[in-house]
Amino acid sequence: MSPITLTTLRSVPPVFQGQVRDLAVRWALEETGTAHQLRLVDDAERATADYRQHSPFGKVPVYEEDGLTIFETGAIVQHIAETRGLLPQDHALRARARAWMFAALNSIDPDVIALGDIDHFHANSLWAKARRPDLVTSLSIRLAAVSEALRGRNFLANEFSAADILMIMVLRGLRHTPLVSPHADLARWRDRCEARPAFQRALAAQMKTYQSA
Ligand SMILES: N[C@@H](CCC(=O)N[C@@H](CS)C(=O)NCC(=O)O)C(=O)O
Repeated sequence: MSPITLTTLRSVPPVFQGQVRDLAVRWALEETGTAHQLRLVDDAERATADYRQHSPFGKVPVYEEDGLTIFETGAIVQHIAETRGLLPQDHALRARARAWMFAALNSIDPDVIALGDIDHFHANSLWAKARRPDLVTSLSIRLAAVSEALRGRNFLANEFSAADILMIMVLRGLRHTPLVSPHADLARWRDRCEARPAFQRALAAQMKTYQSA
């Protein structure tokens, strides 16, 4: 059996270190005690036809395991969750975890990405200044809903699962804003998740990759 290989970026600007999406995969692997090796790619390699056979948009992460190659963080984390036990056994809770996995990627991530794009790349553009307030309002309404869903629960599907991994990964895109902190249940859940030893190991490993690049 060949070792699991996780492909990620060779270098990343400091502001994005700690939120590159390989973090979610590293975290899922750490939670399940799964060893892996890293493969680092630069822009030139991501543009090649060979790379795009495995990652059609030329992005990271890419995950390889026993002849299986998976792109898209959500699909990778779901694969690890299903094969290595990061979803609840209970039928209803398992469905709830899946719903929150999709919610993280479909209902929260698009606005987080849009806000990050404005703040990191277009902060001084007129269109960005006009767009930002509505984006913040719509994100805050979504974050309040996630916080409400966490009331009385330790994790999104009661027990820790892949849903927490994906939602935390998405919300790390808001680290440069104060948007999460006003939501008490959400902020407490975030701190609970990020205090997990497996998260801390995954984060340290990602920072080590980029800080030694
Ligand atoms: N939806 C994709 C997004 C992948 C993505 O945007 N990855 C970023 C790193 S977090 C990337 O490859 N950036 C390099 C670039 O766009 O040039 C996923 O979740 O895997």
